[in-house]
Amino acid sequence: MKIKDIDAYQIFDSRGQPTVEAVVTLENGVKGFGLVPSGASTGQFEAIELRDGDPKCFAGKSVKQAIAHIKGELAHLVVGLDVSEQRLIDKSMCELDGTDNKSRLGANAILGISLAVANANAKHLEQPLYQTLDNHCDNSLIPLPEIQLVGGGAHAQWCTDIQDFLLIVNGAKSYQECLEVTYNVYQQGEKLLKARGLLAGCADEGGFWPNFNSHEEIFEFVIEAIEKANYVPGKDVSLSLDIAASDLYRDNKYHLPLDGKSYSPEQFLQLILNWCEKYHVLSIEDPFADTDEPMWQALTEQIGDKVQIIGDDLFTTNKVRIQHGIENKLANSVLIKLNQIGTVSETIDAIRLTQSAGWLPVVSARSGETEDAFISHLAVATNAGQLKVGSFTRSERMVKWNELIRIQHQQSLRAKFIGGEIYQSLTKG
Ligand code: 2PG
Ligand code: MG
Repeated sequence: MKIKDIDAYQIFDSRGQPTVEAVVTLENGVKGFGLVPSGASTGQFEAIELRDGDPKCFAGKSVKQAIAHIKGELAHLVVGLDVSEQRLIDKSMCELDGTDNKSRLGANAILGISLAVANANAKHLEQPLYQTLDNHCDNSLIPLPEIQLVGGGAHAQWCTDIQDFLLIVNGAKSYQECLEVTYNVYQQGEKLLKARGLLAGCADEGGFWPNFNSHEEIFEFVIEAIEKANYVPGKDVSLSLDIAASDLYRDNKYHLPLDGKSYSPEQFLQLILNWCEKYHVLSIEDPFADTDEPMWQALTEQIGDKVQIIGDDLFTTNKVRIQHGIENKLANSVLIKLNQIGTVSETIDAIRLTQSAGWLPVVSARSGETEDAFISHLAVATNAGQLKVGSFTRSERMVKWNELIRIQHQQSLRAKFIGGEIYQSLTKG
């Protein structure tokens, strides 16, 4: 079915910042929408999100130019093409942009259309999105969630230097059990923080914004919350960290102001190894800056057979960067974010490349999200195996977790939940 019309307008993300919504209308009247998320701790190698920069308009954050590109050059290119041709459409938009990082037309403009095309195609076929996104896959895997308990870094005014303390319910036998365990740990965590007067607010992704005096205290708190909920750390529930270390790295040192300490890269590696050992850390994202490749290599060599080491800012969902990482054994896992690369097809290619190396993809939300659940479908469609969405509160997060419940319900017996077994592939890799 051919695309008849393309429209776009400015909406607002979960931080109340302007973002893009694109609408693709087919000749039969079917419509698909593309809602574009936005990061705060963005990597320097990400595709470029166009913001207008006019201080009088939404403090420079409006997206009028991106919208004009959608309604102008991009619509001119895409109207008349068949909606089933996602790859062709994505490739043509990249060629029309003509830059390596989509900086001319804007990754937010290109992704808006790309998402809207995928949604319109699924609607036209009258199939759920996860069944139409990647037809080389049996799409039957419900991903294991990584759920944020504590948010910090750029998402909570640096109340902690480590950006995320997350839970991985590695002992769960079902997706529902994961959510129940998470719920119980959250409840206990909230009680503990309130009783001690340590709850300062809610971080950007909905997790606790706490008032601790050191990272050790936060680790102890997370372990205590798990135990108070009657689970065994490491066996039932493990920790996952997003250190977002590019933000901590200056003058060849890693700075942790909360602890009043700075570390050489080698000392920081040692600190991370200690944390993993002491606090049941099963997964670490961005442990080092995106330029500090020797340290990535060293960490992967030392613990890559038992801990998931995820590159987010390091890889930015970019095939060329992921390939370089695979060849140089920089990590064993890749964070997958649609707007880091800017099209649905390139995102699926990044997942495929990750899987073909025996590495683990983790599909992820951004800190600025929308009420859209595209990434839940993407994770199922590609059998990615893991999904990271932020916390277990607030609708822009819960819509993604809830969508997986719906998908599992629709799929009934066909849907498999891989749980903690997913990490076994690390040791095989
Ligand atoms: C990350 C994401 C989500 P942001 O660093 O992984 O937690 O944050 O979208 O701000 O880059
Ligand atoms: Mg990250």
